Order: sequence, then C-alpha cells, then structure tokens
Amino acid sequence: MAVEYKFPEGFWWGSAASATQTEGADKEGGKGKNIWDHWYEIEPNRFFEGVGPETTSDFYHRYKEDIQNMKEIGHNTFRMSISWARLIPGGEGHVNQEAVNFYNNVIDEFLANDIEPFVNLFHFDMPLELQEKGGWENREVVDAFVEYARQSFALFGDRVKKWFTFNEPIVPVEGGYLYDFHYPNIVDAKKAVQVAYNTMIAHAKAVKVYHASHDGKIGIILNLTPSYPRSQNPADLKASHVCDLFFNRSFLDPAVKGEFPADLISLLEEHGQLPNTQAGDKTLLKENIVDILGVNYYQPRRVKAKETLPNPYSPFMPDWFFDNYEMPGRKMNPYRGWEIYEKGVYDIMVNLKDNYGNIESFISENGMGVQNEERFLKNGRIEDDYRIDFIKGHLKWVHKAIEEGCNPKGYHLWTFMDNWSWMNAYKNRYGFFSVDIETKERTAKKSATWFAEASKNNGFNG
Ligand code: BGP
Repeated sequence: MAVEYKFPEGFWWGSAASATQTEGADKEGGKGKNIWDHWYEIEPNRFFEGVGPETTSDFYHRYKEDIQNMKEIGHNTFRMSISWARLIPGGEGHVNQEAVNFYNNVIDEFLANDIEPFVNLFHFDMPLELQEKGGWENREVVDAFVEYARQSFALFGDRVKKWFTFNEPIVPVEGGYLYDFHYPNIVDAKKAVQVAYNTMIAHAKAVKVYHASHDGKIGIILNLTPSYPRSQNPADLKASHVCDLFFNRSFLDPAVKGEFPADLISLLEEHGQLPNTQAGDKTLLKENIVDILGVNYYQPRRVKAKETLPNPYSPFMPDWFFDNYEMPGRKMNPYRGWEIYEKGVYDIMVNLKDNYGNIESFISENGMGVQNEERFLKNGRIEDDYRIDFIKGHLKWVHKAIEEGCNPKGYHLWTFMDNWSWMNAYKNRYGFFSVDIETKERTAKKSATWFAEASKNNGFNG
C-alpha cells in the first residue's frame, strides 16, 4: 500500500509510561515508599477524586497481557521506568531481589516479543527517605542516584541498550520547588536552582558510569517547549529568550553541549540565585554529554513582555521576566488546558539540527489527555478520532523535519494505556487502551487500531 507519509526504515513506533503511574503493587514485592505514596497519605485531597498511586493500572501483575497488547498494535519499542524505591527500598543500600526478578521478567518479555525496551531511571519518584534528607538539594542524594544507576546498568544493561537518566527533570523543580504541584511543595527559587543543578550533576555522573562500563546509548528525556514571542518587539523577544533559558536550555545545553548557557548564569547571578557547586563539576558536565535525546512535546509556550512589575513582596520566580500570552484563535485541548500546536515538534527538531549538532533524538512523549472518554464509546470501543488526528498532525511535522535532514528516530505516544497521572490521577485519559479503574480491564480504542496500521506500513495516508 502506497503511503503518503512514509518514515525511514526502522522508525520507532511505540509509547511510554512510568513505574509509579502504572505498576501499582505499591505495598507488594518489598517496594519502599516514594514521595507520591507519602504525599497521598498525608494529603489525599490533592489528588483528583482522591485516587492515589497504590494500584494504578496494575502493570506489576498484568505486564504480560500489556506487552502482548503492545505487540498487537505494532510497538517495536517502549519506554518504561524503574521505580528506584522498588529496586532499592529506602533509596540506598540493599537491592530488592523481588524487584530484580520483576524487572528481569518485564525486560525479557519485551525482548521475547521483539519490542526494544528503553529504560528510564527517574520519573519524578524520589524514594521518601532520600527526600527526607533534602532530595536533590543534597549532594549525598546525587551519590545515591549514581549508585542506583550503576546497579541498574549492571543488572539489566546486558539486555537494555537504551538508557535514560531522567524524564523531564525540570518538572520536579517546577512542581516541588516553585509552583506547588509536587511534593515537597516548597516555594523557593534558590532551592529550585540547586535542585536543578544537582539533578544535572547526577545525570552527568550516571552518564560517566555508563560510558565506562557499557556499550549501548544513554540520554535524557526533556520536555522542550518552544517559547514563541507575541511579536518581534525586542521586549517580547527578550521575554521569550528568558523563558527558553529557564525552561529549555537549563537542561538542554548541559546535557547536549556540556555547559550551562552563559546568559542563564549571569541572570541568576544578578538576582543572587546561583547554586553551590563543587570543584570538578564543570569538567564532569563537559566530558559526559548524552548520546541520544528524548523529546517530550505537548504544548508550546507563548509569551509577551511583562505588563506589570512583580510584587516586591513575592518570592523570586522565572515569571518575573515574562507574561503568558494567549494567542487569539489558538487550538486548545480544553480538558488538560493545553494548546495544541503541531508545528512545535518541527521547530524543536530544526533547533536541534541547527544548534545542537543534529543529535539523534526521538519524540519520547506526545499525547492528548481527554476527560470522560466514555462518551465516545460505540459498540464497546472508544472512538477517539480526535487522538488519531492529534497523532497524525504531529507525525506530519516529524516527517517534514526528517525530509529536511533532522534526526528524529521515532515516535512514542503518551501513553500505552490510561494511567494514573500524578495530581490528576485518572482525570484525563491518554491511552491507546482504556483501563477500567475498578476491574483493570483493558480495551483497545480506535487509535490503537490506527497505530497498528501505521506501524505496519511504516507510515500513513494524510
Ligand atoms: C509528562 C510526564 C508524564 C505524563 C504526561 C501527561 O509531563 O512525563 O508522566 O503524566 O506529562 O501529563 P499529565 O499527567 O499531567 O496530564
């Protein structure tokens, strides 16, 4: 069948998920507590309809069925994460053999079904005991992470050839230290900067360990959000530049180029927000850059120059330098409150080509969360044509980027099956498969069938 949008041979068709959002079995198999278990215990009201992370989608018990389903809908790759608190309860010391068995079984099941597992080490889920020591604020936690990474590479690195240190490392910074949507709900930019900095040091140290001992690829997954200015007015351009520094280049530059942007450093310095560093950090970052970059893309950021002076009594925030701009006529996903702008994915790829050595990359998350999807049920199946349009819309721009010499190797949807999404719990559904949150029964949506065809044809008709 001739297809209009044909992708290069070997294109990665798949999806992504994370341990805490899917495994469940929170109190089983010797798992320790992470910050999500703890936060839910003390503030269940923070979670949509009071649903917490104890059972989620029960991947822990149903992984065989799920992997079978993935195979059926044409996955050749899938990104999972390891739960640090499951593998090393408490975050340091003793490795939990039940967890080793579980992850071995999962990885082997993927390989037996010709699905390459990509493994990520940290997806927002800090072991509680380490958070109690200050989490990423504390360099001891960096060492604990490096040890966890070393153990993971040693245990699973014979079969897993694509590793990622962090998923969206800026999100715990924003959520936990600026905007109150992750535990520990601190609002303190100086700590936020320290957390971001130490995360990057942990990342580079893990990359170093991997390169010294293994021959696969290691990278990081970043949520790159293009910062479009309202206009070409220099004040709007400056607002978008500062946003880009804070929200994209703070991690992208050190990960790919091995150094923080000079203007980010001077901006932080001017406002007394520089982190504590140690001798050797600069060289460490410079010498341990990534082999591959995962790009999560959901929405663009549109900004304009600040219209009012910041309240002098409010704490320092990135938002001191820009206002969000609501572009008239923008297309919205009203459930998640995110703009849909497909071309963003292309702009990111062109930026990586022009300014980041055209590093090997892939779309590691992109997806559409929709509330009350049951209203689209027809003969027992959710007819999610909106999701198919969403995927196609983005893939067309990925295709164009490839034609112009950019380097994305694949596309992973967020996510395979409806899962527990942090504070939003099961509010917005993202999956190719729906999950009944009572019975845990999985049912393919229309998008699953579409994806199976697209993967089989390595492309689709417009
Ligand atoms: C990304 C995260 C995922 C996932 C997704 C959807 O930022 O990496 O873990 O949750 O966003 O967002 P949300 O769950 O907030 O709707």
